[in-house]
Amino acid sequence: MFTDKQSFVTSFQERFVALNGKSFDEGTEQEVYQTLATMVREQAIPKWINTRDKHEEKQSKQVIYFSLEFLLGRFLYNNLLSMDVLEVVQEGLEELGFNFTDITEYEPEPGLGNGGLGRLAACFLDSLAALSLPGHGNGIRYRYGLFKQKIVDGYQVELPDNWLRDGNMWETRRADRAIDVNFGGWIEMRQIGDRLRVVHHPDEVVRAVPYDMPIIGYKNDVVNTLRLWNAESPFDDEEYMERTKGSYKDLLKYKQSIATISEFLYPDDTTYEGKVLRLKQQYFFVSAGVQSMIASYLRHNKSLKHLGDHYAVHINDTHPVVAIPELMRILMDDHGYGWEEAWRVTKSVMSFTNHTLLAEALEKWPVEMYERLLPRIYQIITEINRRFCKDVLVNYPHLEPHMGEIAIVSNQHINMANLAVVGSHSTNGVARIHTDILKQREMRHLYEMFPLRFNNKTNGITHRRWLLKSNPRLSNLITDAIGPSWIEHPNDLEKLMGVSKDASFQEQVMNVKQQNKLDLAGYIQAETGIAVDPESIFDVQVKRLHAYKRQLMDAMHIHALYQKIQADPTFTMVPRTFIFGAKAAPGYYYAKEVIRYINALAAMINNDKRASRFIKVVFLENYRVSMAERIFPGSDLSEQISTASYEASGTGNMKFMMNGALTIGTLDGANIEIRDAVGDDHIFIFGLTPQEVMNYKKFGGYHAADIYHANTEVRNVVDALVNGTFDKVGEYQFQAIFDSLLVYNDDFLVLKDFASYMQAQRRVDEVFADKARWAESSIVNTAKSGIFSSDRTITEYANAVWNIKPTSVK
Ligand code: GL9
Repeated sequence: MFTDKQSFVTSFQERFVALNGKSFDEGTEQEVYQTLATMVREQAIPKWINTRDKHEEKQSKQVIYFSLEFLLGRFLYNNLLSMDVLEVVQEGLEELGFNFTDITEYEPEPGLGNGGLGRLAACFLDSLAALSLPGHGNGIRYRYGLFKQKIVDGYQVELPDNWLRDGNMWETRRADRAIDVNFGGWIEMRQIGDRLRVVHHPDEVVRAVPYDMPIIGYKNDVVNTLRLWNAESPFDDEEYMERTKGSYKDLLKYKQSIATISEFLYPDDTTYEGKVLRLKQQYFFVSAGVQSMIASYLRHNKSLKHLGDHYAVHINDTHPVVAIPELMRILMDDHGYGWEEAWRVTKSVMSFTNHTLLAEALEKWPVEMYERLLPRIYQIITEINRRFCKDVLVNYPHLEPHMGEIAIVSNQHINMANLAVVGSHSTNGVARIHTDILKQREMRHLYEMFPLRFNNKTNGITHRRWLLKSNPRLSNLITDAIGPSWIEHPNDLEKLMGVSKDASFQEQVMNVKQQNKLDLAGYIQAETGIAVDPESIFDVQVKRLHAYKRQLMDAMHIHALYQKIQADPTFTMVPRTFIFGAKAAPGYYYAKEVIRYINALAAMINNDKRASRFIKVVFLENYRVSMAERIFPGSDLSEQISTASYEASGTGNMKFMMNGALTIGTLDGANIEIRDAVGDDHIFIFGLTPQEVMNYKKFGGYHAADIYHANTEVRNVVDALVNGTFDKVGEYQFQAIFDSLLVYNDDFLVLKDFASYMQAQRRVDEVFADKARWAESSIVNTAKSGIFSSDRTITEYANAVWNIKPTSVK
């Protein structure tokens, strides 16, 4: 145990020798990191055990958050902060001659998620622990996380993310808690005594071995668990060869085929991937998670009747929906419950969040795949469907014409979202507008049948990582101004409203921003070699690359400005640095072309002597959590410009706001709630409303070509995509982007919103030139960001969905 600098230094030296077999002055920085992380984990273990004991002792209800993605980012800094030993360690390492920040860079980053959905899961784990709530994660220990992105000649290139190469210092393998998961085979009904029992003869058994990571609560001694499952063979190697009479080579092939299940994260952003392997991944971690939950419950209880009073399972998007029939299976086949009772228990345990309205992302699995891979689960789904359809015909006969839309099985596919709503007690959307659209459009018939199940839980972000940790300058300034209570009660940030008009506070806030911008400029220089002007507006769009997020519109704005600079030798503007970070799904051609377009603009503009006095364009490769932590604090302007009604919520928007950036955005997702919080004077809203967009989609009436012909600014930018403009920077033209606008009529209404976007950008220029006004808006944004802490979101889930209570472990 270390509590002060001296005890840390002493035990660090001892532990270093014990772990590395040499004295620490021969140590590399990586070994220093590994030793330190090991010490922190060891120090957390008594609290981890204690938390488990206390939850058991007090019989606290627990939630398990089932998610195919956890985009965790690094732990070291946050864990030290939570355990209240950050300063001790920083000073101790310094005394030993190491730089703490350099050491933290050796932590491999668990990037086990694609974007917002996976990062939300990570923020939720952080808030659960901080709020002393009994809540854990359940997921997959992918051998490879989301691909590493390189930009080569403007093109995205994907490389494997071998994050486990040097080991994961935080995890503990729990072979004693391994669980077998069955695939394929056939189902037999067998008379056993006086009961007809279901017997599954699988043709593949996979052993799920849990690796547990501690999730350390902020200064409250709580340590919850993230359990990630690794796929392994259930057989002893020799036993397997004996049994199969196969060769050594066959054995290796078999072991490889099993390991594939936890091999890699699907790098798909929102589009549904109909792969058998993906279905295997889903059932693998869900079955292991449900079985393990039941096993721990039965260690202290006899009957499963009241499971719902002790456990909640949260289903993060449709990926883990198979938890519903899996729990039914276990209750009926393994524990002899009848259908009605099993159904009641299952619904009471399960709750579900929908994260997107994009049709291509709402999972529909071919019946044939389920039948073959999960024969018993398929039978249960069929029965759920039969009873559901009967309910519709008897009690909601007017919905019969919509049966294909609401049934769980139709057109030879299993509709996972429908199964989730029918088999759980709660379905929520992730921002007000998103939930409203779910109720009124996407799921209106199911809403009519189960109105009380639908509710909204607007997303949130952990202010501990996204402000306290990543922006120490602003954090300290806030604490100086209003005291430290905001750290435990983020709504107290509102106290900043009292100083938002205070000239001296405004100046201090702007000084902090300026220093953060200098840091970011240094980082950009180091990463890309591009020198940017720290006095310019740092205009940032960082998120997955997707047509609906409209990075294209941002790029077209840049190109329009460049054309003005070229056309008019007297033109001047408020200088801007346009910063992008975005990964495209490897198979998403259009998205990759937009990346190439942004990089082509960068090459053209950054090398133009006059233009680059006004504009610089930066594409930061391999956008990830640790990079995001560097970007938000140094940003002035947050680009949240999705086509209204398409972005379910967004969470980056909240991170920018909290760090004092102003938003330019559409009335979409949580932008609407940000606008409501800060007021129209402190945000730049533009473009079509969600209703207007939905009307165009439903009734037609939008003709992109009309805008192209009417608006010269638009036409000049669009023409440049294909008229040889980019030849001089060695790029081919951008025919696919051109066609998306004019041949396929601009699905995401880029041209429609372009003029309004340009106008909003000129308002940005005006306000930025007025330092006091910008400063006030920046302060108001931070002041009003408390409601977007995931502590607020998690409190709402805890009270209204999971019914779990804070449990003190002291
Ligand atoms: C998403 C939505 O698109 C976001 O708007 C939302 O903020 C997050 C979290 O609720 O969920 N749904 C979704 O499939 N993704 C989201 O980001 N995609 C990825 O995470 C890749």
